[in-house]
Amino acid sequence: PPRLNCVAELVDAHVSAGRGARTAVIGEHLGEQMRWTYAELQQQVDRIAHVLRTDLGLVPGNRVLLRGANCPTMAASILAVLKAGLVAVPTMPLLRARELGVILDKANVNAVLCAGALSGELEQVAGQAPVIRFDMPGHADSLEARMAKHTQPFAPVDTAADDVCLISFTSGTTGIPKGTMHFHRDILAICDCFPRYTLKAGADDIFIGTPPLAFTFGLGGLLLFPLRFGAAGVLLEKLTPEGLLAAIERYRATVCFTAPTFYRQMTPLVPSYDLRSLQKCVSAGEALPLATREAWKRATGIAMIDGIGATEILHIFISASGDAIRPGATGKPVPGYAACILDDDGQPVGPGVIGRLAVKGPTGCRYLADERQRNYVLNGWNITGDAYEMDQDGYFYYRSRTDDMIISAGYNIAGAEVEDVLLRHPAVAECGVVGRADEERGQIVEAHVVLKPGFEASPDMVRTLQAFAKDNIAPYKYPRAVRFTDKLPRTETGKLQRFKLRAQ
Ligand code: 3UK
Repeated sequence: PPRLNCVAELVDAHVSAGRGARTAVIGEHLGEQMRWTYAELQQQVDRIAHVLRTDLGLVPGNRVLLRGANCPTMAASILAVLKAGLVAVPTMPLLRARELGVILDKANVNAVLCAGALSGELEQVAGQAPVIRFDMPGHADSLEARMAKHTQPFAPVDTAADDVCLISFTSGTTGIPKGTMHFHRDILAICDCFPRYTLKAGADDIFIGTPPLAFTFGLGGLLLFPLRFGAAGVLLEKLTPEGLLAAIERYRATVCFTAPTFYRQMTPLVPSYDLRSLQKCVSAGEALPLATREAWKRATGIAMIDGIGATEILHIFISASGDAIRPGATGKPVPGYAACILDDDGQPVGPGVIGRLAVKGPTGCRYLADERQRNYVLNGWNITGDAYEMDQDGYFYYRSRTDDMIISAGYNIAGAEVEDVLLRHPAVAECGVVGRADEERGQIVEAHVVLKPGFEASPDMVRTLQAFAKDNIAPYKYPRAVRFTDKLPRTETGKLQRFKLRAQ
């Protein structure tokens, strides 16, 4: 089979081609800015790879769980695992011991690399797997202390293009993590689709954003894409909306990756920052409401690039940029991918009919669990679990998650459409719309609303929002129930957890 180690292409190739002095990753450590050139990144990666192979005695195919906030050492650790022919199992920083235990077990983890600050929860459940901690200054057994003993270059392990290199767990809007396996060639394939053709990234771009490296949205957008193009990625921990805006200004970032909620939170703050460097803003993880897109455009002048991606497919597979953006639509299949919409029997439907989104491309996953593979990958088409609709021109429109379609008195209602309208009301900061069981109608539309500061939850406000909805969409879609709350339940990746709203 063809041989390929993706890290040889993402890091070593730049150094060999004379680009070793260019900036690869930027981070902050103890309040200080840190920058690694491609040559420095290569050296860090090589040292960690030696620790994994020599100190820990791991052999190609072994699995290494990674846990840490976004930072250059976390990035180098992931790359080192891949370069050493091992399999990376990145985990979200907020996971607790019980969830980590499930992943350690499902993924058969052989060793762990973990930020010192996050190691407590892990050590409770790691069992036989050795835990090496990083970011532990002065600690004799830390990753850094071990790295110092290895000064030789590390030759990339001669892996096959279709050797597994990454097991990524979905954050799970349902709460149950699913493991998806990806190959060395997939890592390069995502870099050569969305960022090349839709984003049109180049060597002078500086990528920044919020998604954790443990989420493939962040892994691609903040690390793999910049490296593929010889550009730079900014990796920052625990970003607030103010923090991200300040960092865009400080690092003159050109490309931003984050979720719709985060763009909403940044919008009113934009005038206080110098964002002239910013050129492209990618939104993914959740449906992008038109109201959010328009407000961001007014605040920054930038037309957001919405893109749907999934852990299964590794990154974004439907999107549009520039003149091809059609408001309300996610876009068209990214070059390299095909998409279609299927009815419940698996037959393709035509324009204007809502059905199940199916995608095919260079990166469809192998699930860790065989029964998922049988049910969600049909003839090479991945069923994403989303209800979508296509128009005559081949644009794809998100409607809802397949399981979240609200059926009320015989009408199909997409919660996202009702949310989109409510978000246009000046009193509404955030909202989530779900179906609530109802004897008479089967389900009724129920809105969970977070009000902006200065607005009060009251029966009057309920009536105001209901009237506003009826004025702006077909009246049968209006929320018959409105509940006010301080905060909506979201995953670490910014996705609304509707199952939690329904359970309330
Ligand atoms: C939803 C969207 C509407 C959709 C992801 C970019 O989100 C990512 O991966 P996950 O596995 O979730 C996948 C599901 O999230 N979704 C994502 N983007 C959009 N819905 N519009 C969008 N733009 O339900 C999808 O099936 O957590 C996103 C890149 C890599 C990713 N892993």
